[in-house]
Amino acid sequence: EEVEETYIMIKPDGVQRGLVGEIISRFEKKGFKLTGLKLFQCPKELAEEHYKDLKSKSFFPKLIDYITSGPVVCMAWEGIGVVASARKLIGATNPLNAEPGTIRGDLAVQTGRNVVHGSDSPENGKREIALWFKEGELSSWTPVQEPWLTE
Ligand code: DAT
Ligand code: MG
Repeated sequence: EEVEETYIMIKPDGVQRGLVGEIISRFEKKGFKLTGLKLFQCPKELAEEHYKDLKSKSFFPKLIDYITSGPVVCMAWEGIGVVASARKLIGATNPLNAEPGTIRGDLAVQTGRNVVHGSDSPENGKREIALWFKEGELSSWTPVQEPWLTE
């Protein structure tokens, strides 16, 4: 498995519902490394660029309204196999289909309020981190626990 980067975002409902600490702690406890973190009011243009592959969908305008409806928490996480692993921790797109134990399975009920985003490929992880963060906002660092997490 390769060291990868993924873009994780707590959506406005997660922030409003006071789930920021709960969600961050799941990635922290798993053993991934946080390399970027900010609270951010997303402009419409950025939301549209982030979700550009969904532009033709009927729900696109509602999705953009939702993502721009309040502050989000933007995060970059790094680790071995982090992209697919984060998607597993997050759970299925429709929270009613998400397994218990996943973030969406435990904390959400509707697709249109599914509390968190995670990149779906290493390429999109890089693309999305570059889209949401400026260079100086990201940190390269070595957690003291690293030798206890990886061989
Ligand atoms: P995911 O967020 O699990 O990667 P996606 O990339 O297919 O899912 O879609 C992005 C977001 O768009 C998703 O988190 C919620 C919204 N969405 C997707 N499908 C939808 C649908 N059928 N109705 C309403 N919103 C939808
Ligand atoms: Mg997606």
